[in-house]
Amino acid sequence: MKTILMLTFCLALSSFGDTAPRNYELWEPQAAPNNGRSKWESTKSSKRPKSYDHDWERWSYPIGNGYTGVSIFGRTDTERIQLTDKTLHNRGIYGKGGLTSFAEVLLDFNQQKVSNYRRSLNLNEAIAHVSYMHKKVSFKREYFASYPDNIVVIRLTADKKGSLSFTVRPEIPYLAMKQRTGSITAVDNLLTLKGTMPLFSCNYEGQIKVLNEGGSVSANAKDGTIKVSEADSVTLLIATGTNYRISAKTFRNASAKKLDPKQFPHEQVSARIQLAQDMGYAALKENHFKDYQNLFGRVSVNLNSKPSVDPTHILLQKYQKGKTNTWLEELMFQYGRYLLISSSREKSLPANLQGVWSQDYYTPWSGGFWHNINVQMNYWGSMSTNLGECFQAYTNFYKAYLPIARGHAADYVRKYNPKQLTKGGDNGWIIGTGANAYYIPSAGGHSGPGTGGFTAKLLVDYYKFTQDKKYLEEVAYPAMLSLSKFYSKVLIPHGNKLLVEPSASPEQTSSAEQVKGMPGHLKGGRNYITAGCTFDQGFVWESYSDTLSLANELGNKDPFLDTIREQITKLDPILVGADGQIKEYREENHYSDIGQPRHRHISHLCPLYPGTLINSKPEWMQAASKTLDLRGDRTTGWALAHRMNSRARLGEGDKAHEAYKRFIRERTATNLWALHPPFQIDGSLGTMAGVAEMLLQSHDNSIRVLPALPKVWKTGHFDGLVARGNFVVSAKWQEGKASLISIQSRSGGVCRVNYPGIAKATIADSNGNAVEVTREGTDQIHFSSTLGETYLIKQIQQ
Ligand code: FUC
Repeated sequence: MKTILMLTFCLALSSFGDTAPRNYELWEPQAAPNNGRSKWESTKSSKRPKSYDHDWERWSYPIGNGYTGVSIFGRTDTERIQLTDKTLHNRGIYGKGGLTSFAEVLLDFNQQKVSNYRRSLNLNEAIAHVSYMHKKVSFKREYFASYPDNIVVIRLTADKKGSLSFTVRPEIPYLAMKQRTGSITAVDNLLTLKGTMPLFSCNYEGQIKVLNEGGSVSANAKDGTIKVSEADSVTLLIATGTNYRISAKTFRNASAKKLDPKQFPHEQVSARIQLAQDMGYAALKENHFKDYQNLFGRVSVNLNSKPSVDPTHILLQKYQKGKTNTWLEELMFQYGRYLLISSSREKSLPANLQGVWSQDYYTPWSGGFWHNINVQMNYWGSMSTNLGECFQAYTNFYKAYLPIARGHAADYVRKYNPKQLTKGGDNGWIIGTGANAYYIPSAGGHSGPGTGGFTAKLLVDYYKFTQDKKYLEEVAYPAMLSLSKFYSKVLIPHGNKLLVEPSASPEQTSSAEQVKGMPGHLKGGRNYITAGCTFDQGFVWESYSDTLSLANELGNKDPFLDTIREQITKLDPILVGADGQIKEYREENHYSDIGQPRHRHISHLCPLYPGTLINSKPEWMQAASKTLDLRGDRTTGWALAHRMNSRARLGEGDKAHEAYKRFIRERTATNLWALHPPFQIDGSLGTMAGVAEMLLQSHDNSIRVLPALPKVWKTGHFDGLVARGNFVVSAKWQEGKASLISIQSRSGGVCRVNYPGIAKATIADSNGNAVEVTREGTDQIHFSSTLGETYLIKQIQQ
């Protein structure tokens, strides 16, 4: 099996260089420590909720299939396997719902003195492994979470028959907190955990099937455990489910009416377990591998690194002590892709703030979908790293919440600009910051309504990358037209300008002293609320501009487009201040006249990344660079990721790398999870996007190859990254110079490529025939591509 799997991986790597596949894994010579949820009730802050668990956060290994997240400790005394189901929420930290741990599955082995211990998380296969010797017997475990079969599989083997004896002892966590009911039953070889979260009428069920080969199993009905005695090997099948339905009703209804209390997940959970049992371990593994590899195997990034033999925490420690290492940088890029595939699939909810992993009672910031940067950042790299399918989870979420977002838009217009309200008609849609699986907020408060444009950028980009016309017609364009309608109704005339009002630069805080005499006011004594923050103006501009460009593609002539054409000229979104900075607020003169100078959010640079407006003028790009210098890199996990992507957009490869370096040094746990802190997935996924953005860009109608290559990535190659227009790009470079670029056209159309000196290069199709190109100066060419054809660009002279 292994040989076949590795061969498939090898073949999946395309043209350049690597003949042998690179094996990316995290590994440790020790199990994860487990001191338990040691700090219950220690703090009430949303950053460190009540059940903070250092060992879980820093040492456990995550696997997941989008629906269910599993954290593995790999222990030999008592193994701890913690399960999360994205749909299981309690009241949460803000009382509006929040992710909470689903279950703990403990395996009592009582094997204290072991040797040759190794645990690993293999990213090529998405399988976690544990192996060790105990009393001269070699034990092995494999863990994976299959998306196609929606099942978690754990396989335990030993090299001597009859050596596996342990007790499977599940726990329903946080029962004592009285927000859930629950009981465990053990019958034959099946453990069932079930109960209700009364707040949302959420019924949940988890099943664990214990399949032994050799030996025996016996259920202890009284304490809800199953004992395995002297088995040769054991397969554990685990499935979780709830009666959650993603729908407007779930978001809209009062708490107890969100879900149907009469619906139980019992049948679907049982069916999944039965199917998995019928399939058997080998078929499950193959299904999982094929599904995973189809996504993961599409991209390789080789930074000319030497694979490390160090355990991951040592590898990280060395990097943290000052020795950068491109192997770790590559590994973390692929880990980002792994984490996205594991936490966001077509039919699952999107990746939340922690992806799909939470051992918490109250997950930090409710484990929600935070729309003032975090959830968008989760998907920034989904398209460029060839994982467009993972974004579909967000599209489905968007479709489900759209009716609520429409309601919010109407209420917003009614509240802030009632004259513009179209009664009973279309007022567009808007979403605010703190959404979760049960709740969709309106915009406002510490983040202005730019949150809508921030979100919509993802929908536009999905189309631009995939060129999926159906998506354009049915999702992206209607979304943009409607969002623009909303914006058109909330812009307030200020002289000859149109400004968003009220407007707030997300979460920036000011002192009363700072804003004395300013036109805005402080809300809650902290957030400065005013008119026309760059964040809001910028996203109105981006949304208008995207709407016009999509309308153009469709040849759509909606009369409302004229309103957009007229209003876009009055937005005046980018202003440069006295210190040469991009202003965050219109009324600021010098940098940080208003707001904290080192604030983590750089919302006024959103029109640089993920937006495009700042990119259009060199003087604005210079001002953006200055702003980043002033803001500095002393910041949190995801905030470094935003800086990294912004530097990449500016073509500042070394500075982008500085941000990445700092992220790895200061905001990365030993299991390579991103730390804000606490653990949030956004930093991992945001820096993954950052690596791709340094190697390939396509935001300005041109494929820019190696646009922000840092000096330390002197030589290397990448295969399979994606550019807008649906081009799959590979490139090879030496001493900082591209020697070979390959472009596969997946949708046909004009292909424009930008690289220093490219005009003199030779370009051939897959048959070696020269391709006719149009040269635009020395550094840019374009040609008409044929769907399915691959083009090779060689002899690039700089
Ligand atoms: C935003 C950030 C916080 C945190 C939270 C989940 O509100 O400002 O730092 O990441 O999201």
